[in-house]
Amino acid sequence: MYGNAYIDPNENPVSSGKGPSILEGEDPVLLAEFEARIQRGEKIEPKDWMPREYRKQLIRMIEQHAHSEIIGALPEGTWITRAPGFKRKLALMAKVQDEVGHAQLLYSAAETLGKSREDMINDLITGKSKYSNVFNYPAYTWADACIIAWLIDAGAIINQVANAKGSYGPYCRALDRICTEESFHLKYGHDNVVTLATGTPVQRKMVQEALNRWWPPIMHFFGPSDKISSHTEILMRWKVKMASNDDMRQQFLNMYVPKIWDLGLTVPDTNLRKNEETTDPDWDEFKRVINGGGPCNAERLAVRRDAEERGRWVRNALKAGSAKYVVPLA
Ligand code: FAQ
Repeated sequence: MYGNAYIDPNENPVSSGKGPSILEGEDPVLLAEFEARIQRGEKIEPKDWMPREYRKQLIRMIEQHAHSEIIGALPEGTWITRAPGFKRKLALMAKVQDEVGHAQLLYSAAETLGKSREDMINDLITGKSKYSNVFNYPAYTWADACIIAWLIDAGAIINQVANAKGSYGPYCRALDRICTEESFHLKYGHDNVVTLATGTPVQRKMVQEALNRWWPPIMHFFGPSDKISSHTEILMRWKVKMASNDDMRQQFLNMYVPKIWDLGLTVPDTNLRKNEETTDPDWDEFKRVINGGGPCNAERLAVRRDAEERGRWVRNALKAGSAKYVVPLA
């Protein structure tokens, strides 16, 4: 089912992603053939030859993506019981369940590259592996959950529709399926935001305040500016990333700023410029949050650690397939 590789968990995950040394020791003939396949638009499959750095970069990126989905279920998940009305509860529950399902697809895709799911989860709960900055902020009100479903899903779709055309087969196939589901989430989120933005003054204020809170993290969501991004160059060369961080951020601004204005909301960004360089997010805040210092990092990981602990007996039971079961008396 999975690939033929094994990655030593103690090995350094990836280099800075730059410089000639990342390809040191690779067979030049195999490397040239691999790069030619990528140029021809062929998919690389788990058992195909690939440079070690390609494998390690993919594991890093897919694993972080999987963690983001599973942690991303938490801020919206807290609103399931409080969503206004039965239909919205039902829709939110389905969305959150989808996000966890996306994590499962992505962990499976990353496993094809030789890292076990246990090692990935362990790296998440010990804080070794990153996940998306946005999920380290609290969803204070129902409007926060609506902004997440509309604009974070919108950002995710921009990123994933592009990368679904990338070079690694299992990741692209997972992204295709994920994007289909995310497009429902986007419509659900937009519908909720429209309801609030066209509602009472209290509802309009609530959704504007939520937008104000989420705008800076959403600007960070696409990654650091291209000038300081460490992995973009090699990932674009190998068609893992199909657009740079700044290009994706710009695409989001082009598509969603007009839609936000249409709803009579204000974009809370004094650095926003049309037809000049995009916006200029606060990169110190970004670095603080992705390195564990955001408002909810500790809480998010504590929840995952707890889930891991409580689910241990299920995993142990599944592993003990030959165990004899007690025949029920009735
Ligand atoms: N947050 O060199 P780059 C979703 C790190 S799915 C945290 O530019 P790269 C669904 C980066 O890892 C959301 N860390 O990195 C949903 C690296 O650190 P490292 C997730 C970030 O990989 C919706 C360092 O900064 N989507 O939302 C972030 O070339 C609603 C240098 O950065 C994906 O994961 C960040 N935002 O580009 C769920 C998509 N950005 O590893 C629930 C796949 C950067 O060296 C509710 N991933 N870093 O220690 C990607 O496309 C890329 O990995 C980027 C970053 C674009 C995120």
